[in-house]
Amino acid sequence: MKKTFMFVLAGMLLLSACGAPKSGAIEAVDYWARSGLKDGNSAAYMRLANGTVQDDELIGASSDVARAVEIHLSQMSADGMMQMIPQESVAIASGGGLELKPGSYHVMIIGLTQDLNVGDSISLTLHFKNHADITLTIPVKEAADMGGSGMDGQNTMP
Ligand SMILES: [Cu+2]
Repeated sequence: MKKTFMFVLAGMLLLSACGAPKSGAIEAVDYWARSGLKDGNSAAYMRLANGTVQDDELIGASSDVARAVEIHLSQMSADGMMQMIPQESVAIASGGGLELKPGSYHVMIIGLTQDLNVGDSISLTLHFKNHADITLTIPVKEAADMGGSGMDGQNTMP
């Protein structure tokens, strides 16, 4: 009797370990980067989901195709101009997410060391306060194809 109970208990523990609803990681999906020219800028967009039990923060990013990479927030200033404000960190609550998209948060890729053409892919590493770095291979796309904010069609303003 006691033996059976122990067996059932062990089985339940196994189940709960395997059936955990959370991934235990921060995951990125739907990532893409804007096309751009050497010495120009680009930007990367994605959705991040925090499947860990800990609140976290995106604190930066790096890439070998640019001289600098920053986290920016685009927003409308009081005089109606779109401006980009560098962010030291952006919170991603446990169980929550963060959307990086045109006209909002984005990974600003500054000073491209090569052309980024549609169909290329770049390596981008995300840095978090708590979670380990995440390195993504990000496809380059035409911003106009993605329903971006480009009202002027110049694609210069992430
Ligand atoms: Cu920017």
